[in-house]
Amino acid sequence: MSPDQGRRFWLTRALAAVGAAAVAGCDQIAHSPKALAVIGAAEQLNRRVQRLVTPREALAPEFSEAEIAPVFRPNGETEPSNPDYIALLANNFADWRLQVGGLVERPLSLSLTELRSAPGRTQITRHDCVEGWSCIGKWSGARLGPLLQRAGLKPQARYIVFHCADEWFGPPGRGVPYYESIDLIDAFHPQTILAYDLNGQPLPMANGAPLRLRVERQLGYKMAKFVMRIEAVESLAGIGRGKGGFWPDQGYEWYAGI
Ligand SMILES: Nc1nc2c(c(=O)[nH]1)N[C@H]1C(S)=C(S)[C@@H](COP(=O)(O)O)O[C@H]1N2
Ligand SMILES: [Mo]
Repeated sequence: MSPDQGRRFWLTRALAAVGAAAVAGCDQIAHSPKALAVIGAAEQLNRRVQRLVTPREALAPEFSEAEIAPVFRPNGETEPSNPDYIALLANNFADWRLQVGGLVERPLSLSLTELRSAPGRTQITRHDCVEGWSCIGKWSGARLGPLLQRAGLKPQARYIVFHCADEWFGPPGRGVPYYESIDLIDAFHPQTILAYDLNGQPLPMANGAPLRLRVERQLGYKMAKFVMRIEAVESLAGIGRGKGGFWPDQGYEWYAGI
């Protein structure tokens, strides 16, 4: 072996040894609870920092089947008392249609069967309620973006409003209707869907049957349940008290980013 070859030989051996040590190091970290805790904390901090700087288009985290909660906790209205809703429910929503209107070129009226054959998405996500609880569920639904493209948004359209079947603080017809709204960035986000299934089964009434919004980068109150009608608008001023949603009208943030 020439001196040059010798140096190369030892250099290769040395590099291999460093590599092995690094692998052993990883293994040790993986077996040390303390090291894992440090990494866990760093990851949590990372997520918090990331949240501040993540672009609006970024995807919300998705989870595994094993992480799905056995029961998805219902919250808010769970049983609308509106007679029209009760009649639709009695017929298993066979007569229900989602109306898509407002500032669109071609208003749509879609049955559940039509929505099920529209471009869709399934996602396992964590729902965070402003009241301090979270729940992981698997949602399947029609992607809102392609539906809006089908309807053809007029250039003035800036927000999408979701009108729901339930009313608060009073009997049907005399209460305050639940509604919500999002901007076009969220409307065309790939995880924004109109969900008809929860955990592979038709959406239970308590969770918003027959259709509820999933807008995964925001808090739970944005995820309108019992959606009857979608409206594209230029301004939120004329709807409810003008703040863009039932809870925003009561003082909550309109953009409830998480
Ligand atoms: N129409 C309607 N949508 C609604 C509500 C409601 O009361 N009515 N509650 C909101 C709140 S505060 C939360 S946390 C979620 C609860 O969804 P869940 O019942 O599937 O848990 O729905 C949101 N969407
Ligand atoms: Mo909530």
